[in-house]
Amino acid sequence: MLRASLKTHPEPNTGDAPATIVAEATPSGHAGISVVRLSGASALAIAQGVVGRISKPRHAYFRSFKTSRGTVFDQGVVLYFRSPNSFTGEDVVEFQGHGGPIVVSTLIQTCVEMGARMARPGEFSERAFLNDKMDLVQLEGVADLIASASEQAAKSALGSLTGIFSKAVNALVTSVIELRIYIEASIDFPEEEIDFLAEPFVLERTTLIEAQLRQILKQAEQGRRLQVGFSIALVGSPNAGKSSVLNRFSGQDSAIVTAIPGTTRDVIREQLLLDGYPIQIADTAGIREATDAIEQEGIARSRQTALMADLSLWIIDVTALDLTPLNLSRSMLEQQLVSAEAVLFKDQATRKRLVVLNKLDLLPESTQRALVDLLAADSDTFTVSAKTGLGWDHLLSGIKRMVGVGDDSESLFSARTRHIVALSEAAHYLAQAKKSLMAGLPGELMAEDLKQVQVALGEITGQVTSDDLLGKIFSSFCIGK
Ligand SMILES: Nc1nc2c(ncn2[C@@H]2O[C@H](COP(=O)(O)OP(=O)(O)OP(=O)(O)O)[C@@H](O)[C@H]2O)c(=O)[nH]1
Ligand SMILES: [Mg+2]
Repeated sequence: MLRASLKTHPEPNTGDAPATIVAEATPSGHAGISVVRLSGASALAIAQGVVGRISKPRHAYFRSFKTSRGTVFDQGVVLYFRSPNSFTGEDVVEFQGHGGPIVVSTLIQTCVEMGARMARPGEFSERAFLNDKMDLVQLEGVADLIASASEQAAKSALGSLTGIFSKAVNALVTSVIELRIYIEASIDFPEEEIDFLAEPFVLERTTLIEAQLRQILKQAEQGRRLQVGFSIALVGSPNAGKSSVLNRFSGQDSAIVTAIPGTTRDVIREQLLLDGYPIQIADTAGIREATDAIEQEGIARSRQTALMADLSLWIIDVTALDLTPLNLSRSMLEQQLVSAEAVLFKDQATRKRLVVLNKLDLLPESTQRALVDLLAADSDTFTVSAKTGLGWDHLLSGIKRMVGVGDDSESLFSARTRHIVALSEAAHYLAQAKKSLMAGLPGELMAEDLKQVQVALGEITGQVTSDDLLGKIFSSFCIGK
């Protein structure tokens, strides 16, 4: 119904049937086997030109591969998938030949001589979409699965690929359509309009859709995090233990640690996984009034890194604080932190950050206990020892909470920024619809907002979309996909 613009997606080769396309589906290089894929109306005829007669779909033929001049250049397995039972929905032939660059380029060249053309990046996926084999979310799931950096990320990508995300969005679209139909009907019968819209179930439905939308948005944000991860900057005064914290994160001596303040000059970055979430963590130069030009540059980079990160950990040497029993109160502690922060970050807008009081092991045990008790209810100040690992797990769960990664709920599907944007847009229009409903405004307003909700949701799966968006999505895929 809303697919209006889709089937007109431009095919550069004019004429009726889209061109038959060819590309290597496996990574190029030297390997035991590599797969070359042909898709389109002439796929079978072209394949027969290379390997002789094949006819049975889903049957493994072992054949010699010949050039258009009849020279044998390889032998291997050929598989034919008859339309519509293939990845693209078109006739598809897969050649499994030996994995050498010369063999593969000869095979592709032969197919081109026989009438195929080289596939553009993502073109196989694009055809699968245009032939209704998979929706956009599912195809993005394929790309995410391939790019996954952890088991959890792969699992969530599989969720998108198998349609969990699409189903959730489609169910929501159905509810919105039902509500729209009802509201539109009330507009068509204006004399009864008041009764129609005042029915309690209209507000109930709207509220229910709102809750479902919020839930999907939360899951999508988590799914996106699993794919793209997040960045953490370690910042603070010289000698606070930033490099030691980095080393504890990475489990190795990635950064130089010495007792000399000003050890770290450059930004040192490490990639690691936190419960399957890819994180980029950056150790930075300690911030102070430096006179030496190298250190000044390092400090400028520290501030910049903190500004760009999703989360900053502000590392403080706990032994530098006044923790005499007299001063060991929340307000005194906060006062000390506030003045330290003013020095460190100057007028920089405070971003998402957690305070990490490091070197806990150096405090007398009684002070350690008193401090931990004092901060028990505090969700953004942590006490740790980078040296002994004291308090580490508590800090990790604080980080996860801060970046919106649930401890309990696992991510059901992978998602991308464009999905989050569309879901947020849908939520915006839905809130607007609810507002006009509650204010007793004319049904037309609510109907228009609900339509926008539907359009935004339709963009996710590709029910409503522009050629522009399609081009952008598929061109980010690699060739052969
Ligand atoms: N006892 C103890 N010592 C620590 C701890 N963390 C760091 N240190 C020591 O503190 C000193 C400074 O540690 P670094 O990790 O180099 O500190 P930094 O913040 O990176 O310092 P700069 O790079 O100079 O800004 C070293 O002597 C570390 O061994 C800790 O948790 N406990
Ligand atoms: Mg350092």
